[in-house]
Amino acid sequence: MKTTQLLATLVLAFSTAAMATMPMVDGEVRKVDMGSKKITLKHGEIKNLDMPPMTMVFQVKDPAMLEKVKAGDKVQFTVDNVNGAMTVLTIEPAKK
Ligand SMILES: [Cu+2]
Repeated sequence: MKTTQLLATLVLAFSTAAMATMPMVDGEVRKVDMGSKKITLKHGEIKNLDMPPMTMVFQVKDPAMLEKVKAGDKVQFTVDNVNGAMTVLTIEPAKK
């Protein structure tokens, strides 16, 4: 049915847009673990996950991201729940 197809297309378009506009989160790197491909971040509020500030371990979308940062770095990152795992999607040095 055409209406259903249109709705499905709209939902897809909106969720793609939501991903692209994932809010930037302020953080500070506490530990980079290349071996297990994880990063420990002290982070500010994560609005898209409804999470208050805390220090916690995240997975990363791409292990190469871990080569760009080190413990002590102030960063801005985006994160989402990917199949139940809090996963950092992007990370970059905080703008001064
Ligand atoms: Cu957290």
